[in-house]
Amino acid sequence: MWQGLINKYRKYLPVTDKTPIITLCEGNTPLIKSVFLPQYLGKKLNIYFKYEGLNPTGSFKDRGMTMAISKAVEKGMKAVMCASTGNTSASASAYAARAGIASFVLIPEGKIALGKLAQAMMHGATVIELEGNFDEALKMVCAVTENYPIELVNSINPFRIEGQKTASFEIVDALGVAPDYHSLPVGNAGNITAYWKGYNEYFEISKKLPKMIGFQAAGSAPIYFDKVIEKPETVATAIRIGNPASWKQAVAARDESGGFIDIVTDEEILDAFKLLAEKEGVFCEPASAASIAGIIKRKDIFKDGDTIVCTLTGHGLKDPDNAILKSSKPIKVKNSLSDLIKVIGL
Ligand code: AN7
Repeated sequence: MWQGLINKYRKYLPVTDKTPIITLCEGNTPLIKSVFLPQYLGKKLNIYFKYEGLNPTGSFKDRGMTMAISKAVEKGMKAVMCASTGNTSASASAYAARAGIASFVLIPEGKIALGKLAQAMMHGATVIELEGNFDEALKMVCAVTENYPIELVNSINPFRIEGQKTASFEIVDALGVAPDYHSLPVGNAGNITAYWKGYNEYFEISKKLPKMIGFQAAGSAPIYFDKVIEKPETVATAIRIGNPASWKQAVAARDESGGFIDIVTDEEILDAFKLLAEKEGVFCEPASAASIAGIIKRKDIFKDGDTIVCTLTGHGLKDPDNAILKSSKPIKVKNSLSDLIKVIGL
């Protein structure tokens, strides 16, 4: 029986017999082979989606949170806090609920997707909307947690990275080897850091390292432009971040792996978001689709036979507003069989 990623990868994680394991059975997410993209890109590629939207709260954050909350409880902490563009808050509040401790989440006013807000509220977090963006919220959370007995559970908490690195282990376990390329969206840059750490720690098994290729939204691309973005903007609110906490580590992952960090426009992100749902049957949130928009944009670098894994970081149901905006409206029909047949086009 699957009992969560700490149980599975215990020997690679900083836990002991004394660590209380707070788990919702996260991890063990599917690696789904793409049927449409190779043909669309006109190359014989093996493209896989690491569908992290199937974690318990619908995003990859659960991997880091099972570790961060377990370690917070081990330390005797009674409350946790995070700044969040949405998914971290959803995950922190769920794992805090599971552990029976309090959670405080600081979100940028008006800029988080509806599903994520609903989650934090449902799990009983104290949800606080800051008149400011994510970067400003993270600064505030650091100031609070440095001075009060509340554990910080953003990805600057090293246990978050430890948990998240297990996604690389699962990919190597599934493929038997590391892929040639690993593509993922970059926001606060914790995940690219974690994947790179995971691939390196699993080198004894994989005997190979992928090139890490990260994609930022064009309006929120501090690493790409090599400067802090004071007012980041993008439709992909999850990655609306102008001053990533793990900036240096992301640059190291990029350079050590021989990869790159590029930008994709909001239009490219939304097109990939829709394409994935319509042509692959996989519904992810807009930020996640940056990893797909990116490989479409950079298709010329890939050669026949290459294996590319794209992390789909969050579930599409997180952001119903953008899904509805990007789709045609339901067709209204009278309660009449002949009208219905006409609408179907028969
Ligand atoms: C779906 O929840 O930063 O580069 O506060 O939710 O590790 O930050 C979310 C980030 C990609 C970027 N995809 O990952 C938060 C938060 C989704 C995300 C990212 C996020 P990092």
